[in-house]
Amino acid sequence: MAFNYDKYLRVNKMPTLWCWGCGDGVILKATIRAIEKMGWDMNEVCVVSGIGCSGRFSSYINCNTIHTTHGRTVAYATGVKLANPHVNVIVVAGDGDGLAIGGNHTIHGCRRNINLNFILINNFIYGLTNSQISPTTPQGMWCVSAQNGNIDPTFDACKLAIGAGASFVARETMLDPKKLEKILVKGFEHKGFSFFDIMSNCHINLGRKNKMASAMENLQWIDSITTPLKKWEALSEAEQLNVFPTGVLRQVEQDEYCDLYDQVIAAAQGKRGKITQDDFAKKI
Ligand SMILES: Cc1ncc(C[n+]2csc(CCOP(=O)(O)OP(=O)(O)O)c2C)c(N)n1
Repeated sequence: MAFNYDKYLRVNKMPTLWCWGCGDGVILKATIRAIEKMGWDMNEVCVVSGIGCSGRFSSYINCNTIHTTHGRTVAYATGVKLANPHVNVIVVAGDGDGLAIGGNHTIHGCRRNINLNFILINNFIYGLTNSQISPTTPQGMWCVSAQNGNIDPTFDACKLAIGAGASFVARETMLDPKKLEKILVKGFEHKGFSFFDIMSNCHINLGRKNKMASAMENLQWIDSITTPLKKWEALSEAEQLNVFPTGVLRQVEQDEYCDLYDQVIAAAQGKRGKITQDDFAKKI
């Protein structure tokens, strides 16, 4: 039977504002299909997005949505999740949103290991505002805010998430929507902070100034800078510098923040003693 997208979309908002060939639509589709696989009731799903092209995600998906301020998605989502731990919360942010202005919130979402699903739509640029450099823009690329070429070193979003303590970290591209859907399901199933670095194209505001003016050329470039983890591990250190591994890069069981917060509530209600260092295996 054909997949019923209408059930998951605000069809009255169509067509989207995204450019022709933009990966954001592919990621929206994969997310919807992953939600269906999870069997989640859309009344119990909340999508929190920031500002930017990626921010439009919350306009098109038909569930509880918050289209919030640039860089503050994780702060809002943390509030939603703490108040409604049974709700499945998906955060969607651009690389500018999630790693630059909101980098601080992203770090602490990972550190707390709160059960959120964080989708970073990494198109290597500030898309909506016409091509300012973001933390993932490759060195040497042309942008309106670096017209003689970007000299800022590129940020590896997954390394940041792993270092900050996210218990599920994965990278995929929008080149293979089926693979993307599968990895989203894996992360959605995981209890804890699930961080997805999803590489996507912005041929309009990144590509056309950097010799990949069509969506296909931009996608070919993404294909050339990514490889599955197993193949990446077999590369020399020098080769690894220029290629991002894809797949699940980290998955561990760790204390989840809402569960810990329940203990704070129980202590405040006198149902248990105060929380002490003895409650934790790791003391420092
Ligand atoms: C607090 C704040 N700062 C700046 C802006 C202007 N602004 C809107 S979208 C945007 C860039 C978005 O880039 P990114 O987060 O990478 O998302 P994309 O558009 O590429 O999906 C900026 C700087 C804003 N709306 N609010």
